[in-house]
Amino acid sequence: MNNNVLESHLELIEKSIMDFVPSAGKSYDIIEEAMKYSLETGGKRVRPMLVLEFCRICGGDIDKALPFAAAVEFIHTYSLIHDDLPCMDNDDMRRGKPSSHIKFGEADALLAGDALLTHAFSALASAQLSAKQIVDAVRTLSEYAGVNGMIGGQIIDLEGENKNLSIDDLFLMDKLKTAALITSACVLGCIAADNYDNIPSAVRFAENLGIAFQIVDDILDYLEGEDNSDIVSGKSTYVSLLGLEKARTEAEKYTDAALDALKSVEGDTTVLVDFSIKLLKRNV
Ligand code: GRG
Repeated sequence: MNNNVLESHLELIEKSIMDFVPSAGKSYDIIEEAMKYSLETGGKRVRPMLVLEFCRICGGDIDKALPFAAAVEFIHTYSLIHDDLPCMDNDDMRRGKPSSHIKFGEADALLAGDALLTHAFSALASAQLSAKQIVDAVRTLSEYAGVNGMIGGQIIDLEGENKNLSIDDLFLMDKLKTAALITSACVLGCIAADNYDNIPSAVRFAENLGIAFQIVDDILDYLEGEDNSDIVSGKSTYVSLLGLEKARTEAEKYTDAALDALKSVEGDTTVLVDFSIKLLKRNV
């Protein structure tokens, strides 16, 4: 039954996400193509799933949360396009396909990322919700994706190349770079359902889930082998600092803390418990 809920969220997301991509004028429709290329290529849709699931738990109408789900996936996708650029992580491949800048060139990849970032807020504004909910959603997404959120984390990441970060620096980096956007997704789900009481527990859940998610990402990158930009650029990760086994234990510890936070969320959180465990055990 829990799997059915997750499958139905995924189906809704896949069916609706492209509807939020604006049609570009004929002479510059390459940007529309580039936005769709990166949105299409096989992401797990973790963040939009969290939006819909929190909305469901909080008793909201999932259809009304779809613009929020699309918005957070747009921000995630822009961050991946920009992260792959030569001036950032310089990755030629993403999800087994050429990165945006390899396929479309650097300038168009940069602009496709910019367009996704910009239109994320237009997607939020299109939701059939109250003005207060939309303003709160705009503030939430811009703060978690902004300088004291994902962008701040990316700066620590870039500055940490070829330096040994401490475990505290690494925690702060991952809290901002990865957990912040995941947190925005959970908060957006609560806002879509007009359930503000669940937000503090949703934040505690998401901050822990986000760290666990990043540790697993570090482990999977490490297991993928040497041909990996984090290893090539000498970045500190949970695996390089703690070793594989201790990193696994840390991922479990943060997942447990996330599950503990769920106990204070009002509503049926069993789907989210299963989803969190799936993310811990994932292999992509
Ligand atoms: C360049 C502004 C800017 C920000 C970049 C989020 C980020 C900051 C960079 C992306 C690279 C990265 C390793 C981020 C950490 C978050 C993370 C684990 C991303 C991968 O997320 P998944 O696994 O990706 O959800 P899919 O492919 O499933 O969508």
